[in-house]
Order: sequence, then structure tokens, then C-alpha cells
Amino acid sequence: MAEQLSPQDAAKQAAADAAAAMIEDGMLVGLGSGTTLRRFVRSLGARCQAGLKVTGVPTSETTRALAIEVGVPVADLNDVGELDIVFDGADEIDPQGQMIKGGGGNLLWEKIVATAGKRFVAVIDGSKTKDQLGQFPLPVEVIRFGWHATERLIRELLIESGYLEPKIVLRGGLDTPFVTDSGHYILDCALGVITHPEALSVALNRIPGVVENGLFIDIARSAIIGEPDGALKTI
Ligand code: ABF
Repeated sequence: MAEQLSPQDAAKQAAADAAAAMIEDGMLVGLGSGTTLRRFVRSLGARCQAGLKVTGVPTSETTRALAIEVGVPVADLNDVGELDIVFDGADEIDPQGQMIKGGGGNLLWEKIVATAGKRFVAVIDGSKTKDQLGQFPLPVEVIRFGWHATERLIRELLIESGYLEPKIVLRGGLDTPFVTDSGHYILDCALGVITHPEALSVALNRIPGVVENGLFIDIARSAIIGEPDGALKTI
């Protein structure tokens, strides 16, 4: 019996299947993270089982393991040239295609892969589309050394930028902090509405100790947006 999907999962599946149908023989494809992308990788795997010849370049160990499991040939980013296309999820996307990513803790590798391709396509369900970014806490990846000092500088920057009471939380908490694949911490910054995402992203990355942030600016060329009834929208 077919899996009974929740409305959001049905929307994710619709977007995932539409994305997988875009791929052509011989493509080098960046494979992102998150639950929608897992559906995409499974759908791509089915096409590979049916004879499609592609090479997937994963953004995380979990994506790599799933791709291998479902029969998508994989390669390391360092072993290939420019990717033909990159598919990844998002936590939020605005009408200009600016995104917040990193809810899954993988923003650094995701941004490296996202910018290693000719084209990035967000694969999302409709709940991710927002008029303005910021309802989702902005992840900022920091090195562990001196992270309290880095946090203070981030807080100062946010206050100077007009976010008067920024709530900054160490992901996982002080006792069991989340550690990224690169051994870094993530500070989640609850800002509400981010009025100038481009400028904020640049300013954050100037702070010593900040490795990268979850604002993906001028990266998405388009988005495939699934709806619960299987309908698709694009931006
Ligand atoms: C990944 O997809 C992350 O950047 C993001 O946190 C996650 C969200 O996707 P989903 O809602 O599909 O799990 O790319």
C-alpha cells in the first residue's frame, strides 16, 4: 500500500519528484540535505535504477549514505569540476530567492556545494516561502575557540543593525552543544524580520570567529515549490 503522506510530506514529495525529473544523463548534481532532499535522492535513485547516468556530489555524510543506498553514484567535490546543477532544501525563501538555510546544521558544506555549481534550485514545500526572512532563527556557524567573544561581537552587530533584543542561542545548549561536521558550533539568532539580509550576511562574516552564516544570498536561481495536492509553483 502506498505510504500515506501528511500534507507537508506530500508537498515535499511533489517538489522532490519534479526536481528529479529535471536531471539529464551525464550531469554532475549537487545533493543537499534535509527531509525534502532525502525524498529527492530516493526519486533520483529510482531514475538511476532505470538507467539514468549521473554523478551525485553530496553535502553531508547522511546524504552520501542515502545516495549510495538508493543507487546514485557519488563523488567527492574535490574530485570533480564545476557542478551542472545543485538541488537543496531551505528553511525560508523570499520572493527574490534569498534564503535562510542551516536548520539541519550543515550550512557550511551546503553553501560550498551550492556555489560550486552553475545553477542552484531550491526544492521546498510551500511553508518555506515568506515575504521577508527572519521568522526562522538565523544559524551562524562559529569556531569553538573563543565563541563567547564571537557571540558578544555578533550581539553588538545585531544591536547596531537595529535588532534591539537579539536572542542568540547555542544550538544544543551549553551541556551538549551541537557540533557541525567541521567541528564548529552554531549560534541560532532569533531576529523576527531581517530587513537587509544581504548587508547582514556580509557584516556577520567579517566577525573573527564566524565561519559562515545561514543567509544564502543571490544563490538560488529558482525554486520548485510543492503543494499538498501535488501542484507545483516555481520562483
Ligand atoms: C537543508 O534543508 C537545510 O539547509 C535546511 O535546514 C533543511 C530544511 O529542509 P526540510 O524542511 O526539507 O527538512 O538544506
